[in-house]
Amino acid sequence: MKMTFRWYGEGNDSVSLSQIKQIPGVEGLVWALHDKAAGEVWPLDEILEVKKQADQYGFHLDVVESINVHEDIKLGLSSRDQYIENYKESLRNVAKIGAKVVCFNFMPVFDWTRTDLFKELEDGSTALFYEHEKVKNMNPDDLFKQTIGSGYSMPGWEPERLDVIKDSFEAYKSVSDEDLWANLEYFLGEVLPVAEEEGVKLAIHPDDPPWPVFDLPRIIVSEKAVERYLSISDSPSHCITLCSGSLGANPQNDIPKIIRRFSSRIAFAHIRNVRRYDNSDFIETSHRTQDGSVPIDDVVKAYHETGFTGYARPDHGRHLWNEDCRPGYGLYDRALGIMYLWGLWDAYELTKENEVK
Ligand code: DNO
Ligand code: MN
Repeated sequence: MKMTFRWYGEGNDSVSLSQIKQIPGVEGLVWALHDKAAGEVWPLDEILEVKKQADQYGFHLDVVESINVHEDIKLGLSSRDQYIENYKESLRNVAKIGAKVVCFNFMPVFDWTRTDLFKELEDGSTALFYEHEKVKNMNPDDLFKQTIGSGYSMPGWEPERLDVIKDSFEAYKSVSDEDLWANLEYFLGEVLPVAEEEGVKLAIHPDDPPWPVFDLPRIIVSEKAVERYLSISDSPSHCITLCSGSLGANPQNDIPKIIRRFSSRIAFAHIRNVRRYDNSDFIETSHRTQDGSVPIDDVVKAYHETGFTGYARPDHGRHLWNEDCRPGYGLYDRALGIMYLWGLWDAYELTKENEVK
């Protein structure tokens, strides 16, 4: 397991590289050109700029998260071909600095959806919260106004995208789950050969939450969906990002089982916990098994058992000790999470060594 930490870039992240450097066992930054809209080519000179910063601290940039997929590709419009060409160019450019894994998602319109970015937990910390009834009864505009009130918006909900969002909603009315699968396959048919040529693994991130929101189709939601996805191609570049928190919001998804089954195709592990409620609400908690509904101890055991050598990151964390940070992306809880993951990993390692003796 190669530990990484997501970093939003100089001037765009409350966490500094010198802070990340002090978290034990972090070797690389999970990075992106965050000012690029989906469909834009990532220019090499801007990529090299990130590399220069990472080099100063000895971090690798093996994992990119995410090169976002343009809405026209997901919708299957004829304009998609140009955006796919641009995607290929970005893949080639990130490969030039040695990128090994490119994470992406195929969620229509939005990335992860929550109703409260700073919901208080019983210990006084705050965390990302999803209230099912609210999403069912609210239109996205109102949810947007509510979350932006905190000064932050969710990824994909940036104020300048709001008009585009309205148009996309209309466009998705005629797109079924099967259409979305077909559009995903078309995209993969084009980009996988380039990824393979460049030695890059394309690792799709599951949908979060793993069910339809605002009547938009969502397809990467379960073990069955992962199975279907992986059967699309045998290419060594055809992989997944296994996000324990995203899939774990649905109690039907047995995360350790999914890991044991697909470990060799998991290029990137997002590890975090969520506490589920019976009404489909969930809140993000500390990584510790006892604090949430996902058995993170068994998740790490599954990775350890299957000899996982891919990249991992702690994904989201709570906001602790009055930290002012991007929702889900503070320093403290993600650092604590990493130490929990290493603690488990090292203990399983020791057990294995003792068994061999
Ligand atoms: C949620 C996070 C997401 C993820 C993107 C990948 O679990 O990991 O923000 O980065 O969905 O494209
Ligand atoms: Mn994730």
